[in-house]
Amino acid sequence: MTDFKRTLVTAALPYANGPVHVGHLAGVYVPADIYARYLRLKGEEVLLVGGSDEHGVPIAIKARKEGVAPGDIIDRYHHMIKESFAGLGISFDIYSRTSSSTHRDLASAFFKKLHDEGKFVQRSSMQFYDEQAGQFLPDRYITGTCPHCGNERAYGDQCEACGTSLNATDLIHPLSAITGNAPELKETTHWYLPLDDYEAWLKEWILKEHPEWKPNVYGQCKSWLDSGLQPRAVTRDLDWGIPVPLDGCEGKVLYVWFDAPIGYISATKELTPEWETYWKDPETRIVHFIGKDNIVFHCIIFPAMLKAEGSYNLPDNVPANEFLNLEGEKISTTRDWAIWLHEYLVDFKDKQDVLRYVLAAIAPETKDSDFTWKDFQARNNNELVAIYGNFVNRALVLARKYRDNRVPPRGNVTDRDREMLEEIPGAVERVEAALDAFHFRDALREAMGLARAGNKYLADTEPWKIAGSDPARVNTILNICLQVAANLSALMEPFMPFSSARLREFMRIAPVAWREMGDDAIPAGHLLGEAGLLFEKIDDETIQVQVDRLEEKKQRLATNEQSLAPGKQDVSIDDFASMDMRVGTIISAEKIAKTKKLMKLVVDTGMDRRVIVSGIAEQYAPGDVVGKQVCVLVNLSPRVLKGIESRGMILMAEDADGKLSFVAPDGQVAPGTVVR
Ligand code: B3M
Ligand code: ZN
Repeated sequence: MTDFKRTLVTAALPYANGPVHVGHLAGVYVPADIYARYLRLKGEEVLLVGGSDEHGVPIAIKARKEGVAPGDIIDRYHHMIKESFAGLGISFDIYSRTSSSTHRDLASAFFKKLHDEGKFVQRSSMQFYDEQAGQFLPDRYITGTCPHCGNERAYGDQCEACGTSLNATDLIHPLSAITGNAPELKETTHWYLPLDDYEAWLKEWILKEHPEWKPNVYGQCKSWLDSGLQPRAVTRDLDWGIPVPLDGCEGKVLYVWFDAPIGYISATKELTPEWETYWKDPETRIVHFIGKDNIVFHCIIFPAMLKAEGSYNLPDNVPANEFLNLEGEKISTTRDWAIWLHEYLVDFKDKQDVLRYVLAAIAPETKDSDFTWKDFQARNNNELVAIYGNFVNRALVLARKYRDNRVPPRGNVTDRDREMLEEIPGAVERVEAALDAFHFRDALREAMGLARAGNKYLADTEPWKIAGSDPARVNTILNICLQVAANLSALMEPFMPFSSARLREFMRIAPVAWREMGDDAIPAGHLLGEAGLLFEKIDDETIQVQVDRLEEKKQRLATNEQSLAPGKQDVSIDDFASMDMRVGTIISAEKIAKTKKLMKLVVDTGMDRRVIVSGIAEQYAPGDVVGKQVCVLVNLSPRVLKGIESRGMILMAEDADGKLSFVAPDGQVAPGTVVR
């Protein structure tokens, strides 16, 4: 397939600000691992390289929110992610991290080289600066009102309510997320990679030399290139990241997307002294596995950086996947709408391959796809158990029952036998063709096709019916079935390494080399092992637990999102000062007839005793409130409610469920005391 001597497979570096979820796995890590295992099994020279992406604003923000250092955040999640990848059999040759000194030195040197060779352009611009925090504010550190939809909680780079991408200066009433103060605009200098200088070359390199890239990747690159490239800042004002290696740049760091892809190189350097063979020898093929939101960084920006640096290989392919949704909704780390890998490994102990199988089977290769627990259960029960596990089990049980658990000799073969035997190389060929094209769903289906063919062969030949009458025939049928089973252990290895190992145990065989798959994978006379079930059914109760857990999450989200009543338009300090709020004491109270909610109160406001009608009658009895001190908006224009003139408003707190509580001073004060 390739005239390259070796392959370097990289998998996107997950941000170390949260665990990995099934969306990450389906999008990036399961396909990357299948591909690396496949190449290894073919005897090719391959490395699978990954690590945690430990810089960037999200980590700094999370640290601030938790009141810890960013280092605490990345340590927590780096180890969690690394462990859970290992638990799922993602066979990294190295899983490193961009906080490593090797990475810091390499990324700094990379930047310095481009800087010293004049590959950057320097630009000053006005950025928001938080005087009290003493730092410039990255876009995500600025919130304000979206000029397009009025959402009060828009960020400096994007409004998540209407999706508009913004510049921080577009925001109305911008505020610093650090101190809450209004930031001021100050001049700052940054270095930019002039992507426009590489536009012609990128068009040639991608659009002409790589028409074989997946349509979703090629298409996105084409639209970026057609719309024209702009210079891209490669430094940031941030207190977390790799310091810009130039004098006078205190408080400036490398932009996370400048340093992160270099993490693939530094991880390789940490892994092997041969690292430059992988990154500079043109006989090495580099393949980046990523999600679609990372295409521009891996196909446009990182290649431009590599081109500018001049000594590194460029990626040969970037088979990005689209997104996996969960029960019809977008997976969200921040909203906890996800199935977390580390939780799956606990809830479904020893079922790593079931998740690998399902995620490969539904991988969002060309369009977004959807994970549901019902489908997960169905694929386990109807495919893994009923087809693959069932065939293997029947072959092993028959051998144990009729041939003392040994592989019988194969006699003369019929056309039907030959058809079954030819299915083996046929399936291998189809799996190879699919994997070489990064079509993992098709490859898995072809591999499962061999198990389906095995079941059909047994159904057609029914050896149990001739066990007494035609032992020679039974020998041949069982021998062929065991050849198929042995080949399946190898063919499934890239997809489901755990069950392949188990199947080899059942058959007491060493791994069947990829190149040795065929009709003599297991010799006659071989004593088989103790067979068990390759897969177990997953019952409704087990799945219901997961479905209920997601339902609870949905309820929690709904409540949180409901309770977070949408913010209102900002008011100026003058607007606020125009409201006259005082402490008042309720003197008397009576429910207003023929209304459910209304209560007529007489309140001593210190200025006077006045009638105020309040909607508290469903939750308070008149006797409960007499004598209570409350906050009163005394200069609210009078209103007539049910024929009663109400002069003012009692301030009440109302939660998501509508439960009311009084807003009151935390001690007895004189009526008329001003609230400010
Ligand atoms: N940290 C992951 C993401 O965008 C990002 C990938 C870096 S790969 C160099 O979700
Ligand atoms: Zn908006």
